Amino acid sequence: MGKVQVKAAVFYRPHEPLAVQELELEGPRAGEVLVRIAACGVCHSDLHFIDGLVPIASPSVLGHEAAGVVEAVGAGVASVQPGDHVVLSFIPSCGRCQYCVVGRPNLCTIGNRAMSRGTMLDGTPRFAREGRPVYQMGSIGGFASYTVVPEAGCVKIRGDMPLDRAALLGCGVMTGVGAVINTARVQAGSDVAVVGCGGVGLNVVQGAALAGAGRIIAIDVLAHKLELARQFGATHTVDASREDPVEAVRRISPGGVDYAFEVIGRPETVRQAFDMARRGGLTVVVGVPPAGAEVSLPAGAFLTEKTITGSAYGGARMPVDVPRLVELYMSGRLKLDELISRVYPLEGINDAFDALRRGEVARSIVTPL
Ligand code: COD
Ligand code: ZN
Repeated sequence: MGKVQVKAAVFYRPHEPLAVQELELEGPRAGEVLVRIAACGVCHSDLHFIDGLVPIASPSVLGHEAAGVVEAVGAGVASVQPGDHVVLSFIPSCGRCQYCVVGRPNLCTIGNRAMSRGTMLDGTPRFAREGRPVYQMGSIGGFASYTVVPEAGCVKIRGDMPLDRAALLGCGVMTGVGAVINTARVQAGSDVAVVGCGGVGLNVVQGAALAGAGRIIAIDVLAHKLELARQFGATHTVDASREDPVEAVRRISPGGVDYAFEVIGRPETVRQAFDMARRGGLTVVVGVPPAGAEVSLPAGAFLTEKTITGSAYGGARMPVDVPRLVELYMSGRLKLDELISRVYPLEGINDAFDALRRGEVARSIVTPL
């Protein structure tokens, strides 16, 4: 099929608003899928590029938390067909590299390379403007009316799942709930602390509730985020702008928590999370500090068998986890409606980022058409 004209929000350089423009979209090549985007969530990771904290190929269509409807498929595509509803994955795992083979598809060599380059698996993007390539954040580029993604970046979901809710599964919910269930494997009855209750952190809180955690201590610097955290299952809240969060957590859960999650991406809060964990406790770092940052830890703590680990995309195995999350939502056990604070048209995208920067929202979604 030929080229399609699309409307998209394009990043050119840091500290500048995204430009909402017409782009050309090439049809899907072999193993690729054309998707009409129904909704794309606005995540702090997109904002990291705009704020110049993390580099990205330029120009790029941002947006990596999207769901939509398959419009056309390229040669050899077998897992989806036109009309299917899909959630998009920003790590299109190949199924064949050493990580995929051992069951860690979120670490896929080829998928991570495509994600960081902002391309399809063959190293090229499908968007262009005046003949010049425009890259696709996370191999998606979800702030667009249509996009092309690798088949491995599409997960089919049931047709009665609302697509705007489904979009959130593509990053925030998978990353947050997955960090609890896949990475930490939180035990029922254990105590959990969550540092940072934004769009992703609230999903760590609800993941802990789903796992049957005992005390769930939510930490943020904004009172309305802490209120939301209670709605998502927090049993205790700590306002880190008013008191020392490490002392507060160790008071609420004597000796520290079994699991501490950092969901902001700052070296100081990684250290706080580590200090909140008890002897033998596990700290899971979900946030990624700016490029070049380092974290320092008290070496003596290793004698107490404390563990610290990263969590990439919530340890996602997308074809397994996304349908499970859909079922949890459809049966009333996963909160998604409550996450959506605002809905913006594509033209409002820069307002959506300003609201996120000011801490006003849990999640906003953009509906490009
Ligand atoms: N103490 C407590 N809470 C704080 C502090 C502090 N010192 N500073 C900020 N906060 C709170 C804010 O008030 C806010 O509620 C929350 O932390 C951050 O939430 P959001 O909504 O701004 O951010 P999210 O949830 O959309 O994103 C968080 C990430 C950790 C995913 C992101 O920022 C990140 O680190 N991204 C890089 C990792 C990555 O690329 N992941 C894959 C794609 S998301
Ligand atoms: Zn994200």
